Amino acid sequence: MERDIGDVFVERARSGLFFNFAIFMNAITIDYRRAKYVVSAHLPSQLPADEGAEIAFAGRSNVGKSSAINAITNQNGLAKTSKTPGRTQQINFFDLHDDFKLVDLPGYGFAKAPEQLRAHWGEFISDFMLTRNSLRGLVLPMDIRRPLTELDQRMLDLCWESNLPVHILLTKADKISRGKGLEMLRAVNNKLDDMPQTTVQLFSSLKKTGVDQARIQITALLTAESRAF
Ligand SMILES: Nc1nc2c(ncn2[C@@H]2O[C@H](COP(=O)(O)OP(=O)(O)OP(=O)(O)O)[C@@H](O)[C@H]2O)c(=O)[nH]1
Ligand SMILES: [Mg+2]
Repeated sequence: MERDIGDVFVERARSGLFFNFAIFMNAITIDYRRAKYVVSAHLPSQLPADEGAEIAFAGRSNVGKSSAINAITNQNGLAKTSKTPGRTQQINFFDLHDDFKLVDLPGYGFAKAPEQLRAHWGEFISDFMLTRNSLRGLVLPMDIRRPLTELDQRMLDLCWESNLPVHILLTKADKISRGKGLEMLRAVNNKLDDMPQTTVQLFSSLKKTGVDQARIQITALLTAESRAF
């Protein structure tokens, strides 16, 4: 039987094994379809209490972060999406049950954003990543046609420096052929060879491919040990 593109999931040996073991030990299942919007923050003072466990979706503007949240929660319109880059202008929090949260971050690399706004978000997001206790990991969607840009690389460096696991979604996989998608998956995986706690998979919000794999990985991150600063 031919495998669907969404079934192809590369787990990087150490972290992948650890995550799956963690799920097995905890036997926690999270119903992502029950996600609810809670609050948005434009300033650090508006952030919800730093409790429970959170996974944040970060990445270049327009790569499909908000669409990925909608696909994973099976709720069109939960996170606001747009054809125009720069749609998400706040940090948006979505509650799952049992004190688990998903966090939608504004995108980076949007050239037309005013300098002052870019500086504000640059600082807010990096502070959030470096200091947020409940943050267990990052989902980093990248357009499969342009993965690992310089800004993505900087984001990865920040994660590795601050001991945050990262799960990369190669989004918009429907835009290229299955063969090319697999080639790109292999190429990205090879580039991340020495990087600990980093996994990567193919994803398409449009075709809903890779949704189950993304949920498994996010559950593993949410239920893992709290981060060591
Ligand atoms: N073909 C295709 N288009 C997608 C996919 N995911 C997102 N898009 C489209 O890409 C555009 C941007 O999607 P968003 O989810 O708003 O992207 P974002 O990363 O949240 O953008 P910002 O909030 O501006 O940073 C929209 O027009 C989506 O419909 C996908 O898997 N396939
Ligand atoms: Mg968005």
